[in-house]
Amino acid sequence: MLPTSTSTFPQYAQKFCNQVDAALDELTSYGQGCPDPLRDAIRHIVLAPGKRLRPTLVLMAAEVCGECNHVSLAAACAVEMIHTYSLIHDDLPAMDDDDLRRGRPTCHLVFGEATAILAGDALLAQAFEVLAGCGAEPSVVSNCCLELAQAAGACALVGGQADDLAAASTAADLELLESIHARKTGAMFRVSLRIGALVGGASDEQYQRLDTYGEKLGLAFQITDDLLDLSGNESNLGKRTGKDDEHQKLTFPGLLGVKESERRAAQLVDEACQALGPFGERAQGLEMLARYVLERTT
Ligand code: GRG
Repeated sequence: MLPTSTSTFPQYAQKFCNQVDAALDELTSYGQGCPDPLRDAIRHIVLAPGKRLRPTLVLMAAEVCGECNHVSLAAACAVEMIHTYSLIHDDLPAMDDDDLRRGRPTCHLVFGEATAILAGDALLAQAFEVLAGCGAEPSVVSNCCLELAQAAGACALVGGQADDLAAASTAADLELLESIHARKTGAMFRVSLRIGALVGGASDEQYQRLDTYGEKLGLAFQITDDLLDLSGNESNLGKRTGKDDEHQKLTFPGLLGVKESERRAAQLVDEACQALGPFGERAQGLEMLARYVLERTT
């Protein structure tokens, strides 16, 4: 059942999160060959309470185009695995050096740096194993693997992270900031919609519209992330706040001020929702998810 109001949205979204949680639990049980500390390190962060936004986007995109089934669920888990690997590596001392993630002590603090690096490596590889075996037609599988590899690669997630680390303490530059976030955060949002569209059997126009929605939503999400780092609540967020200031990061509120950042995020969410026009009522879930991103406190 589609949500009819923002009050019924959490229940609707919970259905997707529960499916993803159960599938990730099974996928990270691992058989012989996986050492116990590695399995425990992976599960420590994968099964911690994340928002599951990206896999939910995969499932919702598949649903608005066709149906949400075991194929889209596998694709959703693949995206969440890449995202989780990036969080584990981002928390390492060589990167953001964090001690709290998803309400738990970070992976390297509990299991040591070497095991945390290996946990991320294993998730990165497993994402492609899961996607390659998702059961979609071979051409769809191959396109999905290509899209995910590009989104996770040197010109997107990893490149954005590299530039973000290099940009700390550099002069304010909106173009650079938007380019960093389009890659570091935006690419994974965008690919979630693209992969959901591909496994859902989208037409070219549906694919383009979902891609535009993902692009706008990804940037809006990053702006709200910057705002929450400034004034959010650590126990709600399950991660430290004030890190951007501490690391002298280039941020939207730092560059544009809080009010203008809020205005931009709201405008991007409106534009994301406009892109959904032709889907009509079927896209209500995606529209509410976009509104949630704007209002979120977690
Ligand atoms: C190490 C290759 C590599 C990349 C790291 C994930 C990332 C890139 C950096 C994390 C730091 C950060 C604040 C990024 C901005 C947005 C972001 C990805 C936030 C975390 O995503 P959420 O809030 O996390 O959706 P949950 O835990 O809910 O899944």
